[in-house]
Amino acid sequence: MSDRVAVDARIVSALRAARRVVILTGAGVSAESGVPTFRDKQTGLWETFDAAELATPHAFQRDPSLVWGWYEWRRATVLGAKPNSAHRAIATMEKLVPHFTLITQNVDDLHERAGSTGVLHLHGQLSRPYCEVCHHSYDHPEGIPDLPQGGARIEPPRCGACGAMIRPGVVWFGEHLPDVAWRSACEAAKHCDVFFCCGTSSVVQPAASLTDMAIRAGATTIQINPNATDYDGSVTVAIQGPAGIVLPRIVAETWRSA
Ligand code: BV8
Ligand code: ZN
Repeated sequence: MSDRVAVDARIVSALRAARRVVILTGAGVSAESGVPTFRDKQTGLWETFDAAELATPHAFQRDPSLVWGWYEWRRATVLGAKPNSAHRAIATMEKLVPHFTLITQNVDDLHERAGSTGVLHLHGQLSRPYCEVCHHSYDHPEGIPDLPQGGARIEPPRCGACGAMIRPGVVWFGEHLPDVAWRSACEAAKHCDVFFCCGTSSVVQPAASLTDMAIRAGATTIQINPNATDYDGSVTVAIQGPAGIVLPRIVAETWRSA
């Protein structure tokens, strides 16, 4: 998408008139920071595994050190990464609209590191491990975990209170989303003027259904994704391009005097 292409006027006028703006992000927003998406082929020790297979309670029961090792490898990748221009544009937009809600499926903290506040993490956060039995929450040791190239099996640490295994602070397939975050996300999607779904394949439920809620609410809905999804034909505007290019341009064009 060459940078001379003007931003669709419907987006600029809708954003300038908007009181309530919502953005739903997925792994594609962190792709330009070098964080693999769920679509990307796994590498190293996890080459033979599908991400959705590893992100289940069953996988953790079956092979805890494989799954804990995978999450430590992902955490090391995220700690070594930096927010990109998409994360920064979203943090800027938050300051320019009256009511802004950022909903993410990502378990990384790149939105927060770019300056976003009140981020609704529908699928949890790598930085919030907790005991799988007594739910006592823990912090990871400081620094980037020193892992062998390609990752390794790592025994999950044990809970100091009850001795059970500590698990990653994420929502696995088959597990319910955090209630407060999910309710707030639904409220925001049902009462917004402009809704972006950005960097998501819009496959995983119930997160993907937020776009349906915004469409039903009559919001201006905008998809940003270099590839097609099931929503191409149902959103107001589907922009086929990388978020790191498209979002800064939308902010610049809409609030150029800002
Ligand atoms: C649940 C945390 C209630 C862990 C994740 C209804 C129908 C069918 C199935 C279901 C249904 N309801 C529930 C289900 C089951 C399941 C589900 O949705 N399955 C799918 C596979 C069909 N949902 C659940 O299990 C949910 N829980 O429903 O609980 C319940 C309970 C008991 C019994 C029944 C019901 C929990 C789902 C959450 C799972 N945890 N993550 C971890 O991270 O390890 S999901 C995880 O995968 C991510 O968080 C994210 O949600 C998803 C990956 O999607 P994306 O983020 O979109 O990433 P993806 O790689 O797919 O795509 C990247 C996109 O970016 C691409 O489109 C690409 O083109 C684009 N892109 C690339 N580069 C760029 C870019 N875009 C912009 N710029 C770029 N530069
Ligand atoms: Zn415990």
